[in-house]
Amino acid sequence: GLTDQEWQKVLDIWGKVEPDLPAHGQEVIIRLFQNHPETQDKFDKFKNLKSVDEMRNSEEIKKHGTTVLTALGKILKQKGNHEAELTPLAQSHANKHKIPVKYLEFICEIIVGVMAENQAAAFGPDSQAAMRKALELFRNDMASKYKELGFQG
Ligand code: HNN
Repeated sequence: GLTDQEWQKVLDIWGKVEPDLPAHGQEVIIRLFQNHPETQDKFDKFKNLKSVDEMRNSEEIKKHGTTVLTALGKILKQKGNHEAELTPLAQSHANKHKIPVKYLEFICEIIVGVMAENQAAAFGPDSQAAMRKALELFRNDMASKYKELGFQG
């Protein structure tokens, strides 16, 4: 788990991201699709978007990015006691969307990268390390739930 100090760092930096959640979310989804095109295939609603320009102009992408980061923010704020938030998410992402753990790793890495660019001053090495730990905890707990559900994510 994380120490109180580490959670403090995670929630401090998240507080800086939150006022600008749609912009961060949009960038995260676009980079995910660019760097790992197989992730885009999981979305029927985004199959028509071919170029980065089309993605930038898509309100749907911005909306989905906001949805993803809002869900992640709720989880982070539980400081590890995220069972109630994680269970329905693991169920839908395992059974319905079939999202491998690998894709969760992809997006977590991209989230850290986008935060490092947009929040350079506030997101120092200690904060980055704390955020990575929090995201790793999220992924590990998702992976455990996947296993319980019999999904070989
Ligand atoms: O659980 C649900 O299905 C509700 C919608 C939702 C939420 C709250 C989704 C979601 C959908 C359904 C979209 C819709 O119906 O508009 C789909 C197809 N996700 C996906 C697919 C892939 C995906 Mn995710 N999600 N999500 C959330 C919330 C959070 C969330 N999702 C994630 C990843 C990495 C991928 C693979 C490309 C993802 C993450 C990391 C998070 C943050 C906790």
